[in-house]
Amino acid sequence: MFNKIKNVASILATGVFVAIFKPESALDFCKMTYDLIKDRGLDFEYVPPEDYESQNVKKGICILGPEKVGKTSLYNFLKSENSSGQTTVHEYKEFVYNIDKNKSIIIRKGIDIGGGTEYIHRYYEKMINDKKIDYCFFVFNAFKYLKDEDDEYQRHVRARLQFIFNKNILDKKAIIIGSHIDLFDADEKAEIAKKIKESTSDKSYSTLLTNEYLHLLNLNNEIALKTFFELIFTP
Ligand SMILES: Nc1nc2c(ncn2[C@@H]2O[C@H](COP(=O)(O)OP(=O)(O)O)[C@@H](O)[C@H]2O)c(=O)[nH]1
Ligand SMILES: [Mg+2]
Repeated sequence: MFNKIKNVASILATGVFVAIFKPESALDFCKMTYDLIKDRGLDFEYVPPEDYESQNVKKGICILGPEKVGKTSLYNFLKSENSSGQTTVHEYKEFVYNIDKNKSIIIRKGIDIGGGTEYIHRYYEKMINDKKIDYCFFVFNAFKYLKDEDDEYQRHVRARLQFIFNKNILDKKAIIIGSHIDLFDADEKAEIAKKIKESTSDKSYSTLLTNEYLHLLNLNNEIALKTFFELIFTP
C-alpha cells in the first residue's frame, strides 16, 4: 500500500515537472507511464541497479612498460577506442569493460603514462603502491627482447622488472605481458617463454616471469585480448 502511494506521488510529481519544464516530452512521459502501469500495476517496487562498488567489481589498473610496446593498445581495447601514438601522460575517466555477455567490471579512472624513463621514478612506485590499483600490468616487446642484436633493450626491460619487483608488486596481481609475438615465426613460438625465463634465471625478479605471471600476446589481436582479460578479471 505504501509503495502504491509513493509511486503515485512520484509519477504525479514527475508529471508536473515535465509539464512545466519539458512540455515537449509530455507525450513521451505519458506513454512511458502508461506502459509501466500496464506492465507492473501501481504497486511496483523500485529495484536499484546493481551496486558494483559493493560487489567489489570496481578495479583500478595500471599499465607500465617502455615506449611502443602496446600500453595504449591495451587501453584502447578495454575502452573500445583508438588513440595510439601518444607518448605523454593521458588521464582517462572511469569506464565499463564487458568481460563477457553477463559480466562486466568498472575500471577506475587513471592514467595512461608514456614509456619514457622519466616516468619510472615519477609514476611507477606511486602506481604500484596505490591501494586503489588492483592489477598492475607490465608490458614489453618480446620480439625485440629476444631478437635485438645488442642487449640494450634486454637490460632496459630487466631494470624495470627489477624496479617493479623491489617495490613488491607481488602483493598485487602482477601481470607481465610480452607483446608482438605475432612477429615470431610459427616454429619459434613454443620457445619464447622458455627463452625469456632463461635470460633472467639468476635474478630475484625471475619469479615475475613464471607461467602464472607471464603472458605472451599479440596486442592487435582482439580475440586473444578478450580471452586474456576474461582470465585476468574472472576471480
Ligand atoms: N605487430 C604488433 N604490433 C603491436 C603490438 N602491440 C602494439 N603494437 C603496435 O605498436 C605501436 C605502438 O603501440 P602503443 O599501444 O601506442 O604503444 P605504447 O607506446 O606502449 O602505448 C602501435 O602501432 C601498435 O599497433 C603487437 O603485439 N604486435
Ligand atoms: Mg602509449
